[in-house]
Amino acid sequence: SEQAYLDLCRHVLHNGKDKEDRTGTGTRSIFGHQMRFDLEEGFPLITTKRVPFRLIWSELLWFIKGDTNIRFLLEHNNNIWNEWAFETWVESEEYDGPDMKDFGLRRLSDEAFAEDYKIQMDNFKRNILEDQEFAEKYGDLGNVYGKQWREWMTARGETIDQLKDVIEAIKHNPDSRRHIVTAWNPEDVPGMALPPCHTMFQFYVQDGKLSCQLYQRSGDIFLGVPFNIASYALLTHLVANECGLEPGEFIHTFGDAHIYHNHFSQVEEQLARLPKRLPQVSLRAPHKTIFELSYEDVTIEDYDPHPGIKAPVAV
Ligand code: THF
Repeated sequence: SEQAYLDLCRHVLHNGKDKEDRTGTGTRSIFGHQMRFDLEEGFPLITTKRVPFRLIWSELLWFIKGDTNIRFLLEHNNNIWNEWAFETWVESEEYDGPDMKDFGLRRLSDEAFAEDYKIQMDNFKRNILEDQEFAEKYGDLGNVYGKQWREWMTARGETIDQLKDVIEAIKHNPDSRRHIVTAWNPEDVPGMALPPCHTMFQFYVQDGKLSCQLYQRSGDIFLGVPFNIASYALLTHLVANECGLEPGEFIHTFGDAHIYHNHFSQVEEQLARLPKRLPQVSLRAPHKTIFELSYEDVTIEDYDPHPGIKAPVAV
């Protein structure tokens, strides 16, 4: 069930400590926490608010393909990474529109600015989709997840396909304690639009079941964490399917787990709801390898959540 998630929300709200953060929004946080989800009980897509599964799947597919350009996401009508590419664009020499400094905060408090922002963001999205050259220059987020998972650059100028290697290792040496993929590349961190929040994950095989544990250095409990849980649960399903295993547990370990101050009332609203039965994930092409999957191959079934709850994302 999603109880571990609701417990985390309640715990941070009541026992967390307030502190300032990079985005200027302010958070209430704890340091160090772990949640466990038994994937045999159902797929852990939160039911106490609607979580858009299609955005989670298209983002995961983007990672799996090794893509780091938001163009793929926009082609799938997925807007969750726009702000981080937009920031690079509006700070570039070529941008000559109205000043967009601190747009993440200003769009929340200044209505006239919010309108300007929307015009600039819509232009930006159109250019990414329609202009290949512009997309290559401003749609790329740097060496983020997809790059590190599939094409980690070594000092010798070679590349390491961590995802492919870990799948081969699970198949041929399931008992290994080295089934690790890391996105945290210290050499690349300064050049990333946003250093990875989910920094590394490890697989574990026992009794024909594949489990996965994620270490997340920083978790936005209301907006990001429901995405992160579902994303890694789905990855575990996909890798298990490919390795001829059943999905076991997803274990979610945190560094700084926080609720933004402007998400408090939304969290209260969500905590007042009763969880429903978890949905099921369905793989339409179970014979395909993970690298051959396309967007249509994965769907969610029997998902009957409470209504969505809106909240602003901190940039
Ligand atoms: N930055 C912050 N502040 N929080 C995050 O969760 C986060 N991410 C990614 C990168 N930086 C982050 C981006 N992931 C939403 C969900 C996930 C995101 C970003 C935004 C979001 O706004 N979700 C809405 C629906 C949005 C929509 O329908 O377009 C929601 O209600 O769930 C964590 O990896």
